[in-house]
Amino acid sequence: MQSSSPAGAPHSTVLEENIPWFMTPFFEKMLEESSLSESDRALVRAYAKDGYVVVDVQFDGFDAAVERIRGVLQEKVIGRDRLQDGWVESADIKTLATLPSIERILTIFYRRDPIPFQTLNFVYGTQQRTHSDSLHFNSVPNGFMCGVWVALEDVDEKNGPLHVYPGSHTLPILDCHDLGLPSGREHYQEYEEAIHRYVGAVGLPKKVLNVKKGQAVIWSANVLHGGEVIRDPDRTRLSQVTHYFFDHCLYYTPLHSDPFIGKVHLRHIRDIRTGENVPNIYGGRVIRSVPEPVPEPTTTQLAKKLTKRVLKKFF
Ligand SMILES: O=C(O)CCC(=O)C(=O)O
Ligand SMILES: [Fe+2]
Repeated sequence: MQSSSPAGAPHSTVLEENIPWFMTPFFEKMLEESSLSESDRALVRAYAKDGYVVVDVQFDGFDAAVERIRGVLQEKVIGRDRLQDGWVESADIKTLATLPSIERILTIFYRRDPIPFQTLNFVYGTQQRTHSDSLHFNSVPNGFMCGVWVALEDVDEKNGPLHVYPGSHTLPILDCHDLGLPSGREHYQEYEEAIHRYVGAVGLPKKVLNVKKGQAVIWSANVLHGGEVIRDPDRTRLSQVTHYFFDHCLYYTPLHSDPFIGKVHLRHIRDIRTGENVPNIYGGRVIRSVPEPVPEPTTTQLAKKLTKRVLKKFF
């Protein structure tokens, strides 16, 4: 049942505006009321169900742009490394990061202005273990983030394709503090191990995405994904991922944050479209910095002792 404010003001839309609509229980009703075409409805429905979609991004001059990007990577990337934020120097990388066709889709998916803020270019598959991007990039309100990964050559089971767990975007977001881990890169392996066991136990099937050159995978912030093993070490897997946030949020890095002791690693992002800084907005105000927390003596040992006593009593 809908409610209205005591003053008779319009119905509140706090849920609809602060949770990506495809993640809300109002989604189908909102979709009915929208003026979207049948094909756009089908696309956003697939995104709501699986947490990712595959779309075509070919445009005139795509092949030539790929060849120039290949040249840039040959010059800049050593071994199996990646090129971060190549858009600053390569007009082609910037073009791929700011495609109007992608901007249109992301505006439909999130009902906010999509802000491309980081590019990564890969020559080889990453073989990255299954993870959620929500640990690396999140927003407040949460979930206003996605990745757009473009295949710059055909990808199959030999050159380290992406994998996703369709539907895993609706699982709880697991940050370091949810797993009892301190924040910080040095605990990332423990996070990966926990996610590996978690997704195995949830029982969602893994899907390997053998996408063709010119196709893009759009994944939502919390969908579990990673890079498969490279079976043919001589094969490259030329690709570009652009990470997007959406406007009017606060942006931060959960992996380096511990919000319950006041440690928030804010991200000061730049909009690749304009090159301009994007403000962090929280509670309707611009947030420039978050004060450093004062360290307190740890009580972990005490808490563990108490837990042990309780467990002994009941199990
Ligand atoms: O390219 C890959 O194999 C994975 C990349 C990825 O997970 C990311 O950029 O968020
Ligand atoms: Fe990722």
